Amino acid sequence: MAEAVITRGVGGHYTLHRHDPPFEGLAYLRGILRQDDLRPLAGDRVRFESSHDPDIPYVVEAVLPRKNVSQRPAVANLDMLVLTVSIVQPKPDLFLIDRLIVYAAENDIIPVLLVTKTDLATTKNRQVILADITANYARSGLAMFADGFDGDDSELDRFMEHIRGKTVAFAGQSGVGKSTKLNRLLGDVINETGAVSDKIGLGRHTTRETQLFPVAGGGYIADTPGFSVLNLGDLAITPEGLRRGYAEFREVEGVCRFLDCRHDGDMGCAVSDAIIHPERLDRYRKLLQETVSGMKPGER
Ligand SMILES: Nc1nc2c(ncn2[C@@H]2O[C@H](COP(=O)(O)OP(=O)(O)OP(=O)(O)O)[C@@H](O)[C@H]2O)c(=O)[nH]1
Ligand SMILES: [Zn+2]
Repeated sequence: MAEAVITRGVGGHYTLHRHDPPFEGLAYLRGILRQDDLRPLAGDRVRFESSHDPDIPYVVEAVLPRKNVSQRPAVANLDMLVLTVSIVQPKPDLFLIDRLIVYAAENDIIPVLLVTKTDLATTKNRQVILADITANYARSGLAMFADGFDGDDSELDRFMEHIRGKTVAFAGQSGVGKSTKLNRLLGDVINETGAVSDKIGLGRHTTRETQLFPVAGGGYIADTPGFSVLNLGDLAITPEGLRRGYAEFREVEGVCRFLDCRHDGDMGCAVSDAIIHPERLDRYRKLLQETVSGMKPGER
């Protein structure tokens, strides 16, 4: 049976897409699937067959197991989360970036940092802010891109190369330019793939399903950004989950006196400014409080 990815679901009809060999078609769900609790989402990988119905020529026979599922935007099997942060207006919320990195690590998603509005600061200011962000995440393994309204597309080209082949969504605080960037990138995607531009629907203020746009050469971009706020307690992230979100800590694994050390500055902890940026360590310790206070008393 053939496999494809759901790129859109509206009123029980699903658009299926596959890059290789190229395929796109409309499908409905086999009745037995509709009785399940599972609601297929954009990003779901499915098995399908011909339906012999000329209007809706395919039928989804099975939804394959998900590697993850996100709520806002509602999408399954995300590979990458683009943590969008503007250089000014609003100023970078590195707490949110840290939280999103933890969320990504917990869900087997690769985080990528995209700095926007580089045109809005003076050269000096831009250098200072970019250097600060870079220093904060230098040892985190985070890939970083910076772009603004300056007529130079080289950084966005580099970004597109980085995300090609992946299923990607944008995240970040309000006003950082997520929709602007999506419009820009999906505009290119739509031109490349020859899709109809009025399908895009960005800027509409109605609640609607997330749609994935195929990227030429492989991968998908979700048209709906999300994750503008995130509370680790609400997500039931444990102190252990939090720790896993910091690539920096791997360097001291087994070095702290206690194997399950929470790196909160107790005796025998090997974490220092030498392995993690001091401000990021400071924020980590505050987030640790957030995860601990989200736990039931017996688990703390
Ligand atoms: N100068 C400049 N302005 C930008 C840039 N990117 C976005 N903007 C502007 O910033 C404002 C906010 O951009 P949006 O794309 O709506 O931001 P958003 O992150 O989608 O915001 P929410 O929808 O509130 O989550 C708009 O007025 C954009 O024109 C940039 O690189 N440079
Ligand atoms: Zn430690």
